[in-house]
Amino acid sequence: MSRYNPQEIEPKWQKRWLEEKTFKTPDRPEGKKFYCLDMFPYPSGAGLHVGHPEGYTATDIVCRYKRAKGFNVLHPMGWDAFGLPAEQYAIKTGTHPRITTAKNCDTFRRQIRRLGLSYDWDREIDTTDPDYYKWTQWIFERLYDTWFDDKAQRGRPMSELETPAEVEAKGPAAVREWRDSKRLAYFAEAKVWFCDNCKTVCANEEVLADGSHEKCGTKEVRKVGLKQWQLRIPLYAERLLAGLDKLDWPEGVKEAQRNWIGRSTGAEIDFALVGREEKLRVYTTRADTLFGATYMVISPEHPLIGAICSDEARPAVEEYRRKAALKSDLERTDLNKDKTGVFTGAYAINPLNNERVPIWISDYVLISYGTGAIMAVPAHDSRDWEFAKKFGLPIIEVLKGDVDVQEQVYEGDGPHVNSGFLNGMGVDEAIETVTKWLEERGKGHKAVNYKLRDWIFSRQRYWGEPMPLVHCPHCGTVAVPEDQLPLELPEVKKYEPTGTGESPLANVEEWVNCTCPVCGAPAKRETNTMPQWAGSCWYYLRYLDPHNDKEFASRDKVDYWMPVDLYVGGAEHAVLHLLYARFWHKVLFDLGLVNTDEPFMRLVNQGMITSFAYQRPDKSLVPVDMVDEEGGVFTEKGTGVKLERVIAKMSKSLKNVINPDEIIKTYGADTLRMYEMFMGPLQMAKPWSTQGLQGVHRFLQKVWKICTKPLSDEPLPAELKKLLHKSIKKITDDTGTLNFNTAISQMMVLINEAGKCDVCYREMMDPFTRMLSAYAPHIAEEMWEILGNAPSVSQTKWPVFDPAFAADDTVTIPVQFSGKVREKLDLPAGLDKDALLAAVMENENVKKRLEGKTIIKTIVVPGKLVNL
Ligand code: ANZ
Ligand code: ZN
Repeated sequence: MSRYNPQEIEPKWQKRWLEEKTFKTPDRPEGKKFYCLDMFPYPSGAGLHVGHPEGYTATDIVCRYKRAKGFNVLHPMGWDAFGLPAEQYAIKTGTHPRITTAKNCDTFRRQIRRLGLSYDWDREIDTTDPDYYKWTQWIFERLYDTWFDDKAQRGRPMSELETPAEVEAKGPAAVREWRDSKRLAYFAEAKVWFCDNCKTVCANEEVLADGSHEKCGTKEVRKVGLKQWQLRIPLYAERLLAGLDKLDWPEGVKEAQRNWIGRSTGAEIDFALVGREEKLRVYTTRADTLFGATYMVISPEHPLIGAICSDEARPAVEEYRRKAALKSDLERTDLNKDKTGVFTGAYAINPLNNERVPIWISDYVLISYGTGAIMAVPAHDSRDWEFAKKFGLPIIEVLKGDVDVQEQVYEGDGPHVNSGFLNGMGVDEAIETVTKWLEERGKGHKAVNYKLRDWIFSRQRYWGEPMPLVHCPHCGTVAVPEDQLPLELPEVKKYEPTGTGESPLANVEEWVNCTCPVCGAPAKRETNTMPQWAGSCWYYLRYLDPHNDKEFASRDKVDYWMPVDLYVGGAEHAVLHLLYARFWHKVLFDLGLVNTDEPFMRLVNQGMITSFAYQRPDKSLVPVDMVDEEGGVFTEKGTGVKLERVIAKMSKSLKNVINPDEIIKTYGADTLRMYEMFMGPLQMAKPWSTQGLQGVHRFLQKVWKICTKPLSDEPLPAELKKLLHKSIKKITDDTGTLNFNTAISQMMVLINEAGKCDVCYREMMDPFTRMLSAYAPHIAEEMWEILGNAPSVSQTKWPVFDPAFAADDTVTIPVQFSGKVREKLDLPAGLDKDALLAAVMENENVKKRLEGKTIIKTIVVPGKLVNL
């Protein structure tokens, strides 16, 4: 009998699959389809980590299962390969990022192939390939050529936008400016962080609260006004919100997107200014508190400041504005921070009672939100309350609560007081009433605001898609014509940004100087590049038709394959990638280029694979190689300090990183795949355990051992037959619902029983091998041959169970929640306490009811009931 030797059989089958293109997706398929997408990786120099195989194996199992169920399956892989590390490496060493990237892609491809994943490698894509980014540029040009029709709530081509006659009358420059102001992509000054040390613009998130740049640690960051390409994603806010409702996504991800979009409903109210014509417009969600507005605050960047500020106040106001400009929004809105501000010397008039209210400036009001000005109601808003206390401004109670508002802010509901015609009303009614009152007098109206900001889309970097635009002195900004795409990255001598806020491309004169595609005059190319998000906004469409050089994908392929049926990836992409991709997709939909309004119907986040770490009493962590274990007690080498074992993220410094290559070398890819699926539910975080891994490896050895026993065509013994059909039922159900860990448990139960026989029953091994092949494909292929079949097992049908044998003697178990019966479950009879509880907890309805709750106590009466 031969030994189970994954090192021999795995490369053999991988080679064969590749050569025979076993997993090639038909190009013009018919019938049922299943599009299963992995979040494609950034091919970092470090290679694959154990988190990658987790999601990839999960999708691979589903794909193999769906194929066996008769679906046409699209299961592609590619590289999200633009990005900073390759560029920084280029700056340091002079190696072209293309070379570094190609090398890293090779490593990733080799590692991923070694996992035996059933990708159609003819569809591999690379976002840095000019044949790919040609279409990224082309889609960007579509955004540039689209405006948003607010009434129709959809994007439309610029050719369908009529310029108003009064703009037309002002001449071509005015027309161009007006039309540019409508485009989804526009070029305008934005306040951005610039690091003098790194010589580049950095993202808001990269600037830490203490004013230092996260990447280099210096404090040489400042806010500058620089012209940047921006995308008007907020115009799609309503659609992006509404679309979430119909998606089968984790609730947490949907909620994160809703919060990021941050829809707020309230009113804009106009305050007259004492001695001036202009009005001061504020945004409030609490128009009902208008009688309690005792002062106003405008943002330090507010355009009216210069005009309204009194001469006495001017020096202090100017000084305050200078200081505020240096702070980040995060720092400015930090609730724990001491409030600062300056009186402008100006007054506004409360439209309800005609009282004069002083106007202050303070940095807790942001210019980028609402109207950049607020009415302050210190009695009922904590920020305003603190400010009023600090500067001795009056606090007027307008809502009756249970506190003295001079001592403490009251932010709850209650009957209005001191509020004229609003007295006695609650918040909602008062908002309705006062907004109507203001509307009737032309002093205010309902308004909606979003936290979502225009997306700053340009970077001053080399290793990104060049933006396909030309700046002409006569024609303004002009898109590079489609037949000149891709606009390829030129070779540069230096990869460093120029230091003036321009990308390294600005130094390549032969490239920058060009002719205007419209009028032929000398013109200059746009030198900014796109951010790393761009390529991943549409890659799922390119997989459908990766070699098409006429279109980003042919429409009939889009119609057949889209939308993506299952998308699996890490939770870290909850907001940005998924929101950006949805936005681009909606624009393409509006332009009639794709068939669905949403790209990804079902999303699953795989849980993080964590590791054990060891903690000293002072909570500091000790690297794994500095830990001694004896009988479950952990101590630190050298010092003998007692350590507690805790769960932590894998990290280099803790030396607890698991390298998939090493695992494969020792145990094989099938063991790695199965172990990662067996660790626990896909969506949950779970710690790596080498013992668990070895257990799974032993299971595969056992399977192998049975398969190499004498083959028998005798009918299965009755008991085993019953167990087989029950197992097929459970494994089928669990695989279809992504409950891989419980499917594997069932395989283990079956194999344990089968291992007791002296022979290998074909009647059992045949269907078992087909199912196993989704999970551990290499060993399954080999077993399939041993059973005397022609390859490949991956191209056979999924087994079906015979209900006559699968039927269990079942009992109906009532499940109580806090003593009330909420569910009745049909479960196998004879389950013991633990098994019964486990079966109940596995039920989808029970899971739903328990979402977000903690079980304090369980009562389990076998065969009778379960109380949670
Ligand atoms: C008066 C008031 C009374 C407010 C009250 C709140 C409570 P959301 O829900 O986030 O939209 N606000 C408006 N514009 C602002 C800006 N640019 N910077 C900082 N704060 C701003 O919050 C809207 C509320 O935040 C508005 O309603 C306004 O304060 C403040 F008892 O107006 B409110
Ligand atoms: Zn021109």
